[in-house]
Amino acid sequence: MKKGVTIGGIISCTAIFAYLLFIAHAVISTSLAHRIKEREYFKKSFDVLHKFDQERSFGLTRVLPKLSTNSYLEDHEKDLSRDYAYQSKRENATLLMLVRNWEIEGALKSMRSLEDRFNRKYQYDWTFLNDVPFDDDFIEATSAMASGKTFYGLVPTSDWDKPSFIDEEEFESNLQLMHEKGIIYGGSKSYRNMCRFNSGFFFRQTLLDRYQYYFRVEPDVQYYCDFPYDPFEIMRKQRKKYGFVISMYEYEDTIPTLWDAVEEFIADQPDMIDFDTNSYDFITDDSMIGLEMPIIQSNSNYNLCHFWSNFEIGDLSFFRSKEYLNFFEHLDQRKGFYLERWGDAPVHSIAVALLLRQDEIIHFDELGYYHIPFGTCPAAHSIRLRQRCMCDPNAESNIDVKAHSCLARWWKSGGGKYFMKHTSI
Ligand SMILES: Nc1nc2c(ncn2[C@@H]2O[C@H](COP(=O)(O)OP(=O)(O)OP(=O)(O)O)[C@@H](O)[C@H]2O)c(=O)[nH]1
Ligand SMILES: *[C@@H]1O[C@H](CO)[C@@H](O)[C@H](O)[C@H]1NC(C)=O
Ligand SMILES: [Mg+2]
Repeated sequence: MKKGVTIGGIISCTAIFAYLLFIAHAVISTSLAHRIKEREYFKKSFDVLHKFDQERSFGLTRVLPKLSTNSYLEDHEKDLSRDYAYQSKRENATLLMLVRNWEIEGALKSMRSLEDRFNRKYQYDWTFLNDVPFDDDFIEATSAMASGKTFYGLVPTSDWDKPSFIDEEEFESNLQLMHEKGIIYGGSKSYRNMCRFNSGFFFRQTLLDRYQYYFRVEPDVQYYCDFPYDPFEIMRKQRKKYGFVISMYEYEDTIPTLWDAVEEFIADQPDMIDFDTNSYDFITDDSMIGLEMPIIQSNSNYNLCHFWSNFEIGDLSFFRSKEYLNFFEHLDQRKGFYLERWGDAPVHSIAVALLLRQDEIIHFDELGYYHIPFGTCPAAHSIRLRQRCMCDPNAESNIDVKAHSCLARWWKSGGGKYFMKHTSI
């Protein structure tokens, strides 16, 4: 019995010893392996850290510094390529955005939407204009978002500021009045500069000299559908000079004397206007359309219909033409850009309606679009599926055939739906 205990004690002593030995070995070997691994990692990170040293210091003097990255993947493991499919078919055109530095977020949203729906295939240039210099953050982020080249222009003060022929006192008191009346942007000075710039000066900016067509883009807009074609190509092939997607009535309070000025222009320049081919009816007819009368009763012969200019695609040669320059100059002298609050939308619209042939204006009815508070969404179910549209044609914001839209008027009196032209509705 005693012996047994002793033997048992020896066995358990050996087991404990072996166990301790095992632990010691495990600890030593693990820490050794760990140390080897650590050395490997250290070497690797050292290599990575200094891999681009030479390139970087070389690059700094010649090109942009290499941006840092926190990616676990090497560049060759990612698909960073853009879709080059249609590049060679590009037209002579640029996307154009007048924008302020602080609108960067909205600018990027609009860019992302248009790149996704259209431009990534074509990679048209983007031209940005501003009345103050763009800051570095704006330039960096928008250049990265663009698939095409980007250009940044500073608008000269002579193209932006209130001209000296506007009387300061009259200007201030009119602003005050319009502000008190609750007229939208009625009290804003910069809004007036912007509207006059967009009416008479955007096409004179040197950055635009080398293009024939522009596509105006604003911050915070959305393109609901894939573009089924390159709108610039349509413009060239069909000899269009002005394209729109939304048309509606203007607030008359912003343009009380605009039509007077237009009638003077018509009387002064009768040879510039061809009533047989232009769209005069579209902007003057105020009869019933379907069940709708014009939603706003106008005090002049102008029915207040205009193309919404936050989306427009245009031929710059029209705006550079003697006819348009004359038209703008005439309006500018009437001072309404400052003493009232004439918008560039009615100004562009009246100009194209008077000076262009009706068949030079195009309604892009397949391009879904939204700018607060209105949108347009293709009515055909099949189009919405084929072009991956994300919009509801029955949504409250969809203006197409609502009473405050002028689209049905365009169908009747403009270049749109010819079958409606000779009917009484
Ligand atoms: N650089 C610059 N751009 C401006 C200025 N005011 C307006 N814009 C731009 O001109 C365009 C029209 O201005 P918005 O403020 O959008 O005017 P709006 O579309 O009539 O009105 P919202 O309903 O507010 O969008 C936009 O692209 C603006 O970014 C300005 O003072 N400086
Ligand atoms: C594009 O249009 C502009 C303005 O009309 C013109 O000066 C320029 O030569 C054109 N560029 C090309 C490549 O055709
Ligand atoms: Mg806007």
